[in-house]
Amino acid sequence: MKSENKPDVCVVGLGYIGLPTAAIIARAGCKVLGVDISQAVVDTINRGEIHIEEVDLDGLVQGVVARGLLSAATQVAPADVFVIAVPTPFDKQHAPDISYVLAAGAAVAPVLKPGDIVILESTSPVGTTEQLRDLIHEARPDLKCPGHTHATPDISIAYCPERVLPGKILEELTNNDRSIGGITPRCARKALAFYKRFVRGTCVTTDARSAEMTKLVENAYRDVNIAFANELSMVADHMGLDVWEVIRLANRHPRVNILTPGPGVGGHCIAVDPWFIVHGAPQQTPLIRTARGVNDGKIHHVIATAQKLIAAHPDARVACLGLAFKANIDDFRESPARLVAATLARRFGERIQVVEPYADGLPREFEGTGATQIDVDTALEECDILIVLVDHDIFRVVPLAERATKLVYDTRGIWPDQPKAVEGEAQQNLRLAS
Ligand code: SAJ
Repeated sequence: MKSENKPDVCVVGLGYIGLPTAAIIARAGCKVLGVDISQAVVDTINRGEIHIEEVDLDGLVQGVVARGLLSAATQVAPADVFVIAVPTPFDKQHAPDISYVLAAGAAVAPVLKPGDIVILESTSPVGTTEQLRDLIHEARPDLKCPGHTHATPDISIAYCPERVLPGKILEELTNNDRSIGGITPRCARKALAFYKRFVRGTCVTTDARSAEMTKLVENAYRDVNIAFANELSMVADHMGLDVWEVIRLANRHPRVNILTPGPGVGGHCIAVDPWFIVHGAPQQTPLIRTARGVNDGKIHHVIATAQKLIAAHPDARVACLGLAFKANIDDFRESPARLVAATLARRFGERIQVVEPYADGLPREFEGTGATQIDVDTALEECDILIVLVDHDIFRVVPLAERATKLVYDTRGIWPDQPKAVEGEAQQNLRLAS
């Protein structure tokens, strides 16, 4: 430990979670080494710059690098606390791949010393922290590992998932409550003392397996509830009802809170994490599995509906509003809006225009389709059909007068005042589609 009793920290993985986490720990006064396999990422951070987009992260990283509190390298070095924040993707069968977590553990093991704390933050299937512990135990038989000794262990190992919203990461890393799951209660206590240095939210201790499951459950809960809203929207299209009106009225019930339908579920958490539960308990998860199917199916429903609308108006120019996976962010990963717009562009070519104020150009899959990027003013002046795919504020505030004569397919429900005559016509087309 350093003189002020602040631990030196090594954060493995400098992505959307690892880099903001490293910066916040550094801001709390700890000396932090960020480790990433990418030399380009390491060089960028050592220049005080960042390689990802996140509100206020650039200024924070610049400051802590300038003060000598954060530096980056491609190799792990000795520290007092190790935080692992590497990706846990899944394969085509939806089986979780924890190889990056185990590789990070293998890199950390040789530099561990008695008193060190190892914390896994990556979203992980239940049992991963124990696997990490077993790997460290095998690599370092000289260290007494928690759960492998009756004596006081030399090191502590815990699981602590992040639960932050892209676009609000710095705020939520600091203020959200945290679940801290120790391999043993002592491990949880040690990890808790570390998080108390930079987390203002309540930190609740538990065991590692419960903490792993908690993270998966949070996102599966949201997926299932969004699936209910999306299923309702398809029922409403089929019956010629306005789903937004139905949800608005149903939500007046004191114990009903239906979420918002959309073109499907995007991002890298809610559409992924439920599969980790399904994979761990395939017989026990018909609801979670079905919800995934409903939300993925909604994307194809939107594509089919939009295609029928566009095909029915061969002279109309079409604007797809939005590519991001949700409102007011520039994150296009796993975005249903992007998939819908690209599919329409492949079929209808230059009739399709895309408005995305958060993108400097269209993604690769639009190349050669003939589709072009335009701004919202041009779309409102030149396009006859508007397909709302993302509820960016810049679209939400378009006044009725500027869209009253358009044919609108609003997958996000941002324009409840769209006039009945036009809505009726669009609705008719939508009905034809279902
Ligand atoms: N969506 C809807 N209807 C809704 C709400 C969301 O269609 O009513 C869609 C969004 O448009 C988007 C997707 O769902 O495509 C997910 O968006 P989100 O804002 O609900 O969640 P994420 O993926 O940005 O972040 C989630 C958060 N988890 C929960 O809210 C339970 C966040 O707290 C987690 O940290 C993050 O996943 C993660 O890392 O797991």
